[in-house]
Amino acid sequence: MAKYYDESIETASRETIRQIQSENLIKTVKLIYDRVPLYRNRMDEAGVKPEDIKSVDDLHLLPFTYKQDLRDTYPYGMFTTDMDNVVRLHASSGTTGKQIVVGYTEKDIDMWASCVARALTAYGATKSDIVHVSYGYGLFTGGLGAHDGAQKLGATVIPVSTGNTARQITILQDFKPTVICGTPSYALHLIEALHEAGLSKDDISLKIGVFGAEPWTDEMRVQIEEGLGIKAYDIYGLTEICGPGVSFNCECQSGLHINEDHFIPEIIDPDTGEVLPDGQVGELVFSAVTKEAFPILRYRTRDICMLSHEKCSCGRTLVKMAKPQGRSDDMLIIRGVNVFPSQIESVLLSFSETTPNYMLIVDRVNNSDTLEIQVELGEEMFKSDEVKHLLTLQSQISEKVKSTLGISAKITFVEPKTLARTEGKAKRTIDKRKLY
Ligand code: DLL
Repeated sequence: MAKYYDESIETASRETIRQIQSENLIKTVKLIYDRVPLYRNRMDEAGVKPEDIKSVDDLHLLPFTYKQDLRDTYPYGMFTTDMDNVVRLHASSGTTGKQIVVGYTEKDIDMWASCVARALTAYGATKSDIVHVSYGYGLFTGGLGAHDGAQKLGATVIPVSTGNTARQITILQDFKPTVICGTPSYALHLIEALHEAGLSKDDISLKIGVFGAEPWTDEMRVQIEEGLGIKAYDIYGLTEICGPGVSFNCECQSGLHINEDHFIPEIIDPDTGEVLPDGQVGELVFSAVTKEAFPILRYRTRDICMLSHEKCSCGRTLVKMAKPQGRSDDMLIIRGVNVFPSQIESVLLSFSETTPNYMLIVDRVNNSDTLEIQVELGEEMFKSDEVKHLLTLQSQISEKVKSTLGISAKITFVEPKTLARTEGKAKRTIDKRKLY
């Protein structure tokens, strides 16, 4: 079984990678300066000319690009090729504002598919696998991105998309897929639905899970692996760069290797814009330097993360990013403390009596922030009428939240299956403070 999809790149020396990055960066800066007024104006304002960029070391000279820039140039103002060459559009609305639109040439789609094929190979998938894609198909990049990657690998793709969980279970039983792609929260929903149908992991043939599009913790990974009888791997990406396949787990399941021949990463201090060294947490910034229709330079992802160039035992030399903790725009500031939903998820999942289904409700009462954590109890715990045990559990969770995050929270237990389930990205917070 092939260990790498693109061995010469995935195990290349640092000098080789830097050389490839430099060549592509120089070409892309010229292209963008010539074709996109927004970049030209911004580079002129910063006093940077394309010829100042001589290697990847000069990347920091370039101005940043923001999501707002994509909105301001909506829909095609940042494309670098004529629409005649664009064969596909994707878009993302995000939580606020106008949607952003990105375009791909045929070559761009092929590059993206190879990035996903590299990921699938790292997870141990081959052309003999049957891949059940339950990411949404449409303007969202998850469905078609996973689809094209699996097809590029030569695997059999089942383009299921989201929804109709009962039908998805029938497909899992009858078509016998060995790989499933979807959001981690949907995987949990599938596990519940399997149990409700009187089925278990032994009634399906899955071996590998490809999960991403939202933050998920290692604790959640363990639950998914047990519930579906698989190895669960992380895949990361964003619409503005290419969709899934920007980075991927390897067999070590810790950290994600970035396809850095295409996407050059940096970690910056989000306040000062200063580039931070390996191991420091900051905002992830990407430059996509091999795309024809929609290259992008120094794009501020808002994802909070860190990088590591340490040697990986899988043999890949591609730089690794840590599992993103969340987005700076999802970060809650509760009484001055920065909290990511994923940190609370880790605490909740360290207790066997609760489930990974939770909702954080933040409010402001008498000028002070309050946090309520609603969490579903497991069936067994719910059926037990031992009030004492429930009260003890409540105070244990609350103490652990306090000791790990430094904030107090009200813990509310809710009945199993009462919090809303999503087929796409999970919604974990209600911030009532924003309504004032
Ligand atoms: O979510 C692309 C994607 C589809 C990735 C399927 C993986 C699998 P957007 O809708 O533009 O694109 O959202 C991008 O989602 O900036 C992160 O905040 C978050 N995200 C994506 N993958 C992960 C992950 C797709 N593995 C935004 N872990 C990104 C944590 C993730 N967060």
